[in-house]
Amino acid sequence: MDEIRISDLVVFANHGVFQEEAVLGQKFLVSAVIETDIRKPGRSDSLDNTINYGEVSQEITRFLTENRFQLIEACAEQLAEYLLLKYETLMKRITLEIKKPWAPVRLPLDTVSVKITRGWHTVYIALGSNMGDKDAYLEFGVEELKKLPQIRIDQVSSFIRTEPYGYTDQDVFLNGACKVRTTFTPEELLDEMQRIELEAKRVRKIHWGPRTLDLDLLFYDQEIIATERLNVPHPDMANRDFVLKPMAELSPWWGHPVTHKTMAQMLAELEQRSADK
Ligand code: A4P
Ligand code: MG
Repeated sequence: MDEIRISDLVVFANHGVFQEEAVLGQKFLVSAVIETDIRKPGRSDSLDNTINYGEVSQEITRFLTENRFQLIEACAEQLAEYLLLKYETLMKRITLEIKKPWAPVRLPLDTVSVKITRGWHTVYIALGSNMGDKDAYLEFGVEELKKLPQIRIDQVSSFIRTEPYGYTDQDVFLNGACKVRTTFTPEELLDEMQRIELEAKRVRKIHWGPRTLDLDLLFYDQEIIATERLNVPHPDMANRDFVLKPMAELSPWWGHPVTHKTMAQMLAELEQRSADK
């Protein structure tokens, strides 16, 4: 990806664990590598199509002088998120390095620094409900996701009625999916999804049922994740039309990172298998 680079911007600010650092302040050097598409501004020669590096430098200076952190880790983390949210369409990723040349370590060193890379991720989330006002639960799920500053909902599929899969002695489901951009890590996103599931159950005062609202993380970019808390891509989707139909509607060309089959292809294969039975 193309890059805009800012090197060693000098900011005088008051971050640090020690009292003297808060009172006296010190020099910080900030470098940013911003990943953004330069093709369009490159051809149009218009500032409207790009990220103004002068403005970004002002924003960095303002953010670091108006806020106070103990750790340069926190400076970098929160500044990266602030900039990604501010330039949400043009800034794909940012690598930020914050150097502290006057770090009070009482030893002769040049600088200490932290360097992080953060960015926007493309994510698909499945929505399901088979209790109460199913439409309202799915809408609630989408609306709650939308409220989070770290999440942008790009597209929501149609909601479709589906027969229960697996344990079949239960009410029909309403299923859908949404395409989302987020700065959350997979675990942070799962935390938010589980909080929303709990709230759906609480707000509607329905007993802990099997699923007033079920939110599953289907894809997180092209990552493959296998931890105690998370399996991504969501397992068994090849056999689930209630996942593949909304996915094929949203992004028929989206590829499964393990099998490399597109959503349209996976759905066609599932429908063929069902017809052959
Ligand atoms: N977990 C692991 N990976 C993920 C992921 N990618 N996304 C863990 C979300 N959670 C993930 O989930 C149980 C645990 O899965 C979580 O603690 C999380 O750490 P849960 O939502 O509490 O329980 P669940 O949904 O009942 O379990 P499970 O096994 O995830 O069930 P599924 O696979 O979600 O299937 N039929 C129709 N027609 N429509 C449906 O929507 N849904 C299911 C549930 C069965 N049949 C259905 C439908
Ligand atoms: Mg689930």
